[in-house]
Amino acid sequence: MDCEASIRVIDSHTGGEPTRVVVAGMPELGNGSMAERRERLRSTWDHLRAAVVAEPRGSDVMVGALLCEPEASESAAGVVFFNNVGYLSMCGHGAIGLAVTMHHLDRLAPGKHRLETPAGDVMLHLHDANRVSVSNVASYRYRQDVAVQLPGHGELRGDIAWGGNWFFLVSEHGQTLSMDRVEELTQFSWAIRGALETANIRGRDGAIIDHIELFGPPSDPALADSRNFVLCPGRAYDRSPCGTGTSAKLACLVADGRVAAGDTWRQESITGSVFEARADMVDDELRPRISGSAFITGESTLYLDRVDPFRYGLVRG
Ligand code: PYC
Repeated sequence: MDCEASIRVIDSHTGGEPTRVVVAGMPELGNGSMAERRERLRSTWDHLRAAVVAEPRGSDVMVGALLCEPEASESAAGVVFFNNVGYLSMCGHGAIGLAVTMHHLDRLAPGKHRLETPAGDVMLHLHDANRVSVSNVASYRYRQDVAVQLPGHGELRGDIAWGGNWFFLVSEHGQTLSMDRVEELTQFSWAIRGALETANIRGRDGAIIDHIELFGPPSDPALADSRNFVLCPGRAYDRSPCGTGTSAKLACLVADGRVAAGDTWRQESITGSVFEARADMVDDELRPRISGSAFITGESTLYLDRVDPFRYGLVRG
Protein backbone atom coordinates (compact mmCIF):
# COMPACT_ATOMS: atom_id res chain seq x y z
CA MET A 1 0.00 0.00 0.00
CA ASP A 2 1.21 3.52 -0.81
CA CYS A 3 0.39 5.15 2.49
CA GLU A 4 0.17 8.93 2.77
CA ALA A 5 -0.03 8.68 6.57
CA SER A 6 -0.40 6.05 9.27
CA ILE A 7 -1.89 7.43 12.45
CA ARG A 8 -1.79 5.54 15.73
CA VAL A 9 -4.88 5.95 17.90
CA ILE A 10 -6.22 4.60 21.18
CA ASP A 11 -9.99 4.54 21.66
CA SER A 12 -11.88 4.75 24.91
CA HIS A 13 -15.35 5.71 26.08
CA THR A 14 -16.39 7.88 28.99
CA GLY A 15 -19.95 7.24 30.09
CA GLY A 16 -20.65 5.84 26.61
CA GLU A 17 -19.12 8.78 24.68
CA PRO A 18 -16.07 7.81 22.60
CA THR A 19 -12.68 9.53 22.61
CA ARG A 20 -10.00 8.71 20.03
CA VAL A 21 -6.59 9.84 21.29
CA VAL A 22 -4.02 10.36 18.52
CA VAL A 23 -0.66 9.28 19.91
CA ALA A 24 1.49 9.30 16.73
CA GLY A 25 1.41 9.99 13.01
CA MET A 26 -0.10 13.49 12.92
CA PRO A 27 2.10 16.48 11.97
CA GLU A 28 3.95 18.40 14.67
CA LEU A 29 1.99 21.55 15.45
CA GLY A 30 5.03 23.50 16.68
CA ASN A 31 5.27 25.57 19.84
CA GLY A 32 2.85 27.94 21.52
CA SER A 33 -0.47 27.61 23.31
CA MET A 34 -2.96 24.86 22.48
CA ALA A 35 -5.23 27.56 21.02
CA GLU A 36 -2.44 28.53 18.59
CA ARG A 37 -1.76 24.89 17.72
CA ARG A 38 -5.47 24.28 17.16
CA GLU A 39 -5.45 27.11 14.59
CA ARG A 40 -2.45 25.52 12.83
CA LEU A 41 -4.25 22.18 12.69
CA ARG A 42 -7.41 23.87 11.42
CA SER A 43 -5.69 25.96 8.73
CA THR A 44 -3.22 23.37 7.39
CA TRP A 45 -4.26 19.84 8.30
CA ASP A 46 -8.02 19.91 8.72
CA HIS A 47 -8.29 16.97 6.29
CA LEU A 48 -6.46 14.83 8.87
CA ARG A 49 -9.01 15.78 11.55
CA ALA A 50 -11.72 14.42 9.26
CA ALA A 51 -9.63 11.35 8.37
CA VAL A 52 -9.39 10.43 12.07
CA VAL A 53 -12.96 11.01 13.30
CA ALA A 54 -15.26 10.98 10.26
CA GLU A 55 -16.64 7.91 8.48
CA PRO A 56 -15.45 5.43 7.31
CA ARG A 57 -12.90 5.20 10.17
CA GLY A 58 -14.96 7.07 12.75
CA SER A 59 -18.50 8.33 13.14
CA ASP A 60 -20.39 11.53 13.96
CA VAL A 61 -20.15 10.67 17.66
CA MET A 62 -16.37 10.33 17.79
CA VAL A 63 -14.33 13.05 19.55
CA GLY A 64 -10.64 13.18 18.65
CA ALA A 65 -7.90 14.28 21.02
CA LEU A 66 -4.48 15.09 19.55
CA LEU A 67 -1.95 14.54 22.30
CA CYS A 68 0.71 17.30 22.22
CA GLU A 69 3.89 18.21 24.04
CA PRO A 70 2.87 20.84 26.60
CA GLU A 71 4.04 24.46 26.45
CA ALA A 72 5.02 24.48 30.16
CA SER A 73 7.44 21.89 31.51
CA GLU A 74 5.30 21.39 34.64
CA SER A 75 2.30 20.25 32.56
CA ALA A 76 1.78 16.55 31.84
CA ALA A 77 0.50 17.14 28.30
CA GLY A 78 -1.35 19.40 25.93
CA VAL A 79 -4.36 18.47 23.81
CA VAL A 80 -6.40 19.70 20.86
CA PHE A 81 -9.94 18.27 20.78
CA PHE A 82 -11.89 17.89 17.53
CA ASN A 83 -15.07 16.32 16.16
CA ASN A 84 -16.97 15.59 12.95
CA VAL A 85 -17.35 19.28 12.05
CA GLY A 86 -14.46 21.12 13.70
CA TYR A 87 -12.76 21.83 17.01
CA LEU A 88 -13.73 22.05 20.68
CA SER A 89 -12.15 24.43 23.19
CA MET A 90 -12.39 21.87 25.98
CA CYS A 91 -13.95 18.47 26.39
CA GLY A 92 -14.71 16.97 29.81
CA HIS A 93 -15.40 13.39 28.75
CA GLY A 94 -12.39 13.64 26.41
CA ALA A 95 -10.06 14.85 29.20
CA ILE A 96 -11.15 11.85 31.31
CA GLY A 97 -10.56 9.52 28.34
CA LEU A 98 -7.16 11.11 27.68
CA ALA A 99 -6.03 10.61 31.30
CA VAL A 100 -7.07 6.93 31.22
CA THR A 101 -5.34 6.50 27.86
CA MET A 102 -2.10 8.08 29.12
CA HIS A 103 -2.21 5.78 32.14
CA HIS A 104 -2.74 2.80 29.80
CA LEU A 105 0.44 3.94 27.97
CA ASP A 106 2.33 4.22 31.28
CA ARG A 107 2.62 7.96 30.69
CA LEU A 108 0.50 9.11 33.65
CA ALA A 109 0.65 7.84 37.23
CA PRO A 110 -2.22 8.15 39.71
CA GLY A 111 -2.18 11.66 41.19
CA LYS A 112 -2.70 15.25 40.03
CA HIS A 113 -1.48 16.55 36.67
CA ARG A 114 -1.88 19.71 34.62
CA LEU A 115 -3.37 19.43 31.11
CA GLU A 116 -3.16 22.33 28.64
CA THR A 117 -6.23 22.83 26.42
CA PRO A 118 -7.27 25.59 23.99
CA ALA A 119 -9.69 26.90 26.66
CA GLY A 120 -6.94 27.06 29.30
CA ASP A 121 -5.26 24.72 31.76
CA VAL A 122 -7.27 22.09 33.62
CA MET A 123 -6.16 19.74 36.37
CA LEU A 124 -6.53 15.98 36.02
CA HIS A 125 -6.76 13.84 39.11
CA LEU A 126 -6.22 10.22 38.10
CA HIS A 127 -7.64 8.12 40.95
CA ASP A 128 -7.01 4.69 39.38
CA ALA A 129 -6.92 3.05 35.95
CA ASN A 130 -10.46 4.27 35.13
CA ARG A 131 -11.62 6.98 37.53
CA VAL A 132 -10.66 10.61 36.86
CA SER A 133 -11.63 14.05 38.18
CA VAL A 134 -11.13 17.09 35.97
CA SER A 135 -10.90 20.53 37.59
CA ASN A 136 -12.26 22.48 34.67
CA VAL A 137 -11.72 26.02 33.41
CA ALA A 138 -13.61 28.84 35.16
CA SER A 139 -17.29 28.43 34.30
CA TYR A 140 -20.03 31.06 34.42
CA ARG A 141 -23.54 31.98 33.39
CA TYR A 142 -23.40 34.67 30.75
CA ARG A 143 -27.13 35.48 30.31
CA GLN A 144 -30.20 34.28 32.19
CA ASP A 145 -33.69 33.49 30.95
CA VAL A 146 -33.14 34.38 27.29
CA ALA A 147 -36.23 34.05 25.07
CA VAL A 148 -36.01 32.47 21.62
CA GLN A 149 -38.82 31.84 19.12
CA LEU A 150 -38.86 28.23 17.98
CA PRO A 151 -40.84 27.75 14.73
CA GLY A 152 -43.77 25.40 15.32
CA HIS A 153 -43.30 25.54 19.07
CA GLY A 154 -43.43 29.16 20.20
CA GLU A 155 -41.30 30.87 22.79
CA LEU A 156 -38.66 28.94 24.69
CA ARG A 157 -36.46 30.33 27.46
CA GLY A 158 -32.97 29.28 28.45
CA ASP A 159 -29.67 30.35 29.99
CA ILE A 160 -26.41 30.90 28.13
CA ALA A 161 -23.37 29.58 30.00
CA TRP A 162 -19.70 28.79 29.45
CA GLY A 163 -18.15 25.57 30.76
CA GLY A 164 -15.25 25.36 28.27
CA ASN A 165 -17.73 25.46 25.35
CA TRP A 166 -20.89 27.57 24.86
CA PHE A 167 -24.23 26.10 25.93
CA PHE A 168 -27.90 27.08 25.75
CA LEU A 169 -29.55 25.36 28.73
CA VAL A 170 -33.29 24.72 28.71
CA SER A 171 -35.35 23.23 31.53
CA GLU A 172 -38.90 24.11 30.42
CA HIS A 173 -39.27 22.44 27.02
CA GLY A 174 -42.14 19.93 27.27
CA GLN A 175 -39.94 17.06 26.05
CA THR A 176 -39.53 13.66 27.71
CA LEU A 177 -35.84 12.82 27.92
CA SER A 178 -35.68 9.12 27.09
CA MET A 179 -33.52 6.99 24.82
CA ASP A 180 -36.45 5.98 22.61
CA ARG A 181 -36.93 9.69 21.75
CA VAL A 182 -33.36 10.45 20.68
CA GLU A 183 -34.39 11.30 17.10
CA GLU A 184 -37.11 13.74 18.24
CA LEU A 185 -34.78 15.28 20.83
CA THR A 186 -32.11 15.72 18.19
CA GLN A 187 -34.52 17.47 15.83
CA PHE A 188 -35.90 19.66 18.63
CA SER A 189 -32.43 20.68 19.88
CA TRP A 190 -31.17 21.29 16.35
CA ALA A 191 -34.15 23.59 15.77
CA ILE A 192 -33.19 25.54 18.95
CA ARG A 193 -29.65 25.89 17.67
CA GLY A 194 -30.96 27.23 14.35
CA ALA A 195 -33.35 29.62 16.11
CA LEU A 196 -30.48 31.02 18.21
CA GLU A 197 -28.46 31.65 15.06
CA THR A 198 -31.41 33.24 13.26
CA ALA A 199 -32.00 35.58 16.21
CA ASN A 200 -28.25 36.24 16.48
CA ILE A 201 -28.25 35.13 20.13
CA ARG A 202 -24.63 34.44 20.98
CA GLY A 203 -22.12 33.93 23.75
CA ARG A 204 -19.48 36.42 24.91
CA ASP A 205 -17.56 38.22 22.12
CA GLY A 206 -20.11 37.02 19.58
CA ALA A 207 -19.25 33.35 19.99
CA ILE A 208 -21.65 30.88 18.36
CA ILE A 209 -23.61 28.78 20.85
CA ASP A 210 -22.98 25.34 19.41
CA HIS A 211 -24.16 23.05 22.24
CA ILE A 212 -27.82 22.73 23.29
CA GLU A 213 -28.65 21.15 26.64
CA LEU A 214 -32.10 20.01 27.78
CA PHE A 215 -32.81 19.01 31.39
CA GLY A 216 -35.35 16.75 33.03
CA PRO A 217 -35.82 14.60 36.10
CA PRO A 218 -33.27 11.82 36.81
CA SER A 219 -34.23 8.18 36.24
CA ASP A 220 -33.62 7.57 39.96
CA PRO A 221 -33.21 10.46 42.43
CA ALA A 222 -31.00 8.20 44.56
CA LEU A 223 -28.44 8.08 41.72
CA ALA A 224 -28.59 11.54 40.15
CA ASP A 225 -30.05 15.04 40.58
CA SER A 226 -31.01 15.58 36.97
CA ARG A 227 -30.88 14.00 33.51
CA ASN A 228 -29.74 15.83 30.39
CA PHE A 229 -29.73 15.56 26.64
CA VAL A 230 -26.82 17.40 25.01
CA LEU A 231 -26.64 18.09 21.29
CA CYS A 232 -23.08 18.61 20.06
CA PRO A 233 -22.00 20.94 17.21
CA GLY A 234 -22.10 18.25 14.49
CA ARG A 235 -25.67 17.10 15.39
CA ALA A 236 -24.56 14.04 17.36
CA TYR A 237 -25.87 13.75 20.92
CA ASP A 238 -23.48 13.26 23.81
CA ARG A 239 -23.72 9.75 25.25
CA SER A 240 -22.07 11.04 28.44
CA PRO A 241 -23.48 13.82 30.66
CA CYS A 242 -20.98 16.15 28.91
CA GLY A 243 -18.23 17.52 31.15
CA THR A 244 -18.31 21.06 29.80
CA GLY A 245 -22.14 20.98 29.71
CA THR A 246 -22.28 19.81 33.32
CA SER A 247 -19.88 22.65 34.20
CA ALA A 248 -22.20 25.14 32.46
CA LYS A 249 -25.16 23.69 34.39
CA LEU A 250 -23.26 23.96 37.68
CA ALA A 251 -22.49 27.63 36.90
CA CYS A 252 -26.23 28.32 36.51
CA LEU A 253 -27.10 26.40 39.70
CA VAL A 254 -24.47 28.32 41.69
CA ALA A 255 -25.67 31.63 40.21
CA ASP A 256 -29.25 30.73 41.25
CA GLY A 257 -28.11 29.82 44.78
CA ARG A 258 -29.31 26.22 44.30
CA VAL A 259 -25.82 24.77 44.74
CA ALA A 260 -23.32 26.14 47.29
CA ALA A 261 -19.52 26.12 47.17
CA GLY A 262 -18.25 22.60 47.91
CA ASP A 263 -21.58 20.91 47.06
CA THR A 264 -21.77 18.06 44.54
CA TRP A 265 -24.34 17.84 41.71
CA ARG A 266 -24.86 14.46 40.03
CA GLN A 267 -25.67 14.82 36.33
CA GLU A 268 -27.11 11.84 34.49
CA SER A 269 -26.91 11.56 30.69
CA ILE A 270 -29.65 10.37 28.35
CA THR A 271 -27.88 6.96 28.32
CA GLY A 272 -27.89 6.71 32.14
CA SER A 273 -24.19 7.42 32.78
CA VAL A 274 -23.44 9.87 35.61
CA PHE A 275 -20.82 12.58 36.23
CA GLU A 276 -20.33 14.09 39.68
CA ALA A 277 -19.71 17.84 39.60
CA ARG A 278 -18.33 19.57 42.70
CA ALA A 279 -18.61 23.34 42.97
CA ASP A 280 -15.01 24.32 43.73
CA MET A 281 -14.39 28.06 44.07
CA VAL A 282 -10.90 29.36 43.24
CA ASP A 283 -10.28 33.12 43.66
CA ASP A 284 -14.04 33.78 43.49
CA GLU A 285 -14.34 31.80 40.25
CA LEU A 286 -16.21 28.53 39.87
CA ARG A 287 -13.89 25.75 38.72
CA PRO A 288 -16.20 22.71 38.44
CA ARG A 289 -14.58 19.42 39.39
CA ILE A 290 -16.09 16.76 37.13
CA SER A 291 -15.59 13.09 38.03
CA GLY A 292 -16.27 10.15 35.75
CA SER A 293 -14.86 6.87 34.48
CA ALA A 294 -13.39 5.90 31.12
CA PHE A 295 -12.52 2.50 29.64
CA ILE A 296 -10.10 1.62 26.86
CA THR A 297 -11.94 0.03 23.92
CA GLY A 298 -9.19 -0.48 21.33
CA GLU A 299 -5.89 0.48 19.76
CA SER A 300 -5.30 0.77 16.04
CA THR A 301 -3.30 2.28 13.22
CA LEU A 302 -5.32 4.25 10.69
CA TYR A 303 -4.00 4.05 7.13
CA LEU A 304 -4.48 6.81 4.56
CA ASP A 305 -3.93 4.95 1.29
CA ARG A 306 -3.11 7.43 -1.52
CA VAL A 307 -5.49 5.66 -3.94
CA ASP A 308 -8.42 5.67 -1.47
CA PRO A 309 -10.85 8.41 -2.57
CA PHE A 310 -12.22 8.55 1.01
CA ARG A 311 -8.86 8.68 2.76
CA TYR A 312 -9.81 12.06 4.27
CA GLY A 313 -13.21 10.80 5.40
CA LEU A 314 -16.67 11.38 4.02
CA VAL A 315 -17.15 15.11 3.70
CA ARG A 316 -20.52 16.40 4.85
CA GLY A 317 -22.35 18.32 2.17
O1 PYC B 1 -17.68 16.15 27.77
O2 PYC B 1 -17.30 18.29 27.51
C1 PYC B 1 -17.65 17.20 27.10
C2 PYC B 1 -18.07 17.09 25.67
C3 PYC B 1 -18.19 18.11 24.77
C4 PYC B 1 -18.61 17.53 23.57
C5 PYC B 1 -18.74 16.18 23.77
N1 PYC B 1 -18.40 15.93 25.07
